[in-house]
Amino acid sequence: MGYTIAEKIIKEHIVSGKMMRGSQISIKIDQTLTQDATGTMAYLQLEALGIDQVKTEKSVAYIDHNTLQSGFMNADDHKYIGSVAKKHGIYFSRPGNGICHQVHLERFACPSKTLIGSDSHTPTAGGIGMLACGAGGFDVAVAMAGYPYHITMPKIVKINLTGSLNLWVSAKDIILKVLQILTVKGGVGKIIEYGGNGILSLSVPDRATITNMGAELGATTSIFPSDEITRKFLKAQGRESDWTALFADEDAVYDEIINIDLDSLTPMIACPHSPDNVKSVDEVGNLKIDQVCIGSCTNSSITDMMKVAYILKGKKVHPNVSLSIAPGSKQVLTMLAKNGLLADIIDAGARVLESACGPCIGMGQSPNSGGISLRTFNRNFIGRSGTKDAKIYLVSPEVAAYSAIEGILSNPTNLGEMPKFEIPDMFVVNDNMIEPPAEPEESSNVKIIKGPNIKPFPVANELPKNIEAQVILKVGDNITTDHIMPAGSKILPYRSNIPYLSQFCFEVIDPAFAGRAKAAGKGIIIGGVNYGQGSSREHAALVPLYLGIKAVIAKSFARIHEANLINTGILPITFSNPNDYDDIDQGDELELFDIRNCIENDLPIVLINRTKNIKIPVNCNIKGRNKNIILAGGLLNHLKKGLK
Ligand code: MIC
Ligand code: SF4
Repeated sequence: MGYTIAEKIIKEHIVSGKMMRGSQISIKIDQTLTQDATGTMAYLQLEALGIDQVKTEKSVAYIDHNTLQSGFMNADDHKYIGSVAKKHGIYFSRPGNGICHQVHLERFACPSKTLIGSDSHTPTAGGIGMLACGAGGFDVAVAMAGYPYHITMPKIVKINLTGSLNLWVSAKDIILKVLQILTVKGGVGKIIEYGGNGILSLSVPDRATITNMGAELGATTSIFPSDEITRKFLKAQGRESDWTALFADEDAVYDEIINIDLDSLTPMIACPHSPDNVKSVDEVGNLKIDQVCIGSCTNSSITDMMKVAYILKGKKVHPNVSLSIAPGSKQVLTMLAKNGLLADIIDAGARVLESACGPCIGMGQSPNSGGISLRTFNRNFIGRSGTKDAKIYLVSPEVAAYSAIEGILSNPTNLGEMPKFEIPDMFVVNDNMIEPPAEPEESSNVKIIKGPNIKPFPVANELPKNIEAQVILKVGDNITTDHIMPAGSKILPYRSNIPYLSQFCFEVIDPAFAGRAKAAGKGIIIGGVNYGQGSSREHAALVPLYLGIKAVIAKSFARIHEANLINTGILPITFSNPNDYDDIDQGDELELFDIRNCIENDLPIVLINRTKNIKIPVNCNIKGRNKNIILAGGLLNHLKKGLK
């Protein structure tokens, strides 16, 4: 029996466990990445682990999220991360160098290797044939310290792409189609592999757009083969020696195969407020728009920008529209400047932003009240843009640029002829904004710079015998980490200050939550399906821990968030029968009786609803190493016990 692409990489990296669907495995991690909004916490955790030099082949710390400096906090975090990086053997990508996933793809990602990053869109590197997973910052710190990464061996789904895309239809439309088919929970517990002759017309940045938004499917990761197209891309980046061929075997076995005929695709659009609320652009029709934002780790490559510049050239941004463009990296921006396309973009009236996440994470460019914003990004969760009543639609760069000129949602296939937008033969390579670490023998001279906003993170106690607490909040399905711990320019600067952050927990859903949790001293959250989908931010676990949350009882969990809850020391529990969710209300007093013993000895767990006087069977799906972590009260306590 042959192997799939992901299985081939896992086979080469497996440290413990058997490569069987559903079993616990650990894999060696070759590379890590962090960004600044999760990085400060990850490096505080790395410091707590007491390691001198990182043990990975390459670790890179990026500054790309918290780049709006309205106060000392973000700048202090940049200095802290820069100093930790220098001291501990980590490359430091300075602010202005670009979005972590775009830069990593250009300069570091390698086919056949493994990467984990403290950002959910780390699977972007799957576009080059790398096994790349998003993870909580603590898991990334632990990987930097040389420990393997633990996951449940996922199922493997093949998406078979056939045919070729019509003019002005692009990679974003493919992944939006996949989201329409699979939904935001359709990828949970799965790796998505792409194949078929349709991939032959997709460049590495196109492929990376697709693997990037695999995060929105909830997938463990997404991956393409490494072929001649990959080799050409790496050669153009001056890194041909990083290329290795990587293909699935003919007789590889998949759990599911989905066929998509590229010829049949038309431009697609994800409507508010979920990336899987997908329709065709024609179906949505003449939508009057207020804002267009082009960029983000999904669509900010040189070819994306070439298409945008072509559409904007000689035109003017519609008077009712504000158009912002953030090229994804210094490399992309430099090339646009050198080949003159930047002038076409500026001349049309676009507002050019620095190469960073920017509006995608609410760092500026919040839309007007009730505004309609078309964005080439990957997430359109309510409130994420910074304007709660704004409506965010996700589209391709082609749809975005054309609509910016027309002032209404417009189908770019009406543009007619299209030139071929090819990857350049040679990219402009200048890594002068990537600071190498100090030589190991000089690292002891590097001083860590820690500003006053950087506070210690909370640590849980051992799992108690019983958990008795009140339901502080009951929420529905598909709750995102943006609901749990919102981002945006006002809150993000406090990512390293959990006490301050805590007042905003669940603010979008229930502004009284934090006060209620604090007053109760301890509490339980009840969730629906796919609780904690979206980002990798472990703040969505650390902050509830700080507010006294002991357990989350849900119908099901998103992978990264469940791992973050366990690492933090909050117990994730699922209903044995999802209908029992209806038997619990906010304010009910619950008891997880003898819970420590039940988890330690794999005994059935009963949840007692004291208010309603009923017993509800629940499950704890925590196995293997995770069991010891939750019993110890989180990953730090676990590691301190000398366990691995
Ligand atoms: C996001 O797109 O939601 C983020 C901001 O990049 C997050 C990380 C974070 O919250 O810092 C992610 O995707 O993991
Ligand atoms: Fe940055 Fe947005 Fe990508 Fe997250 S999704 S890494 S905020 S560009």
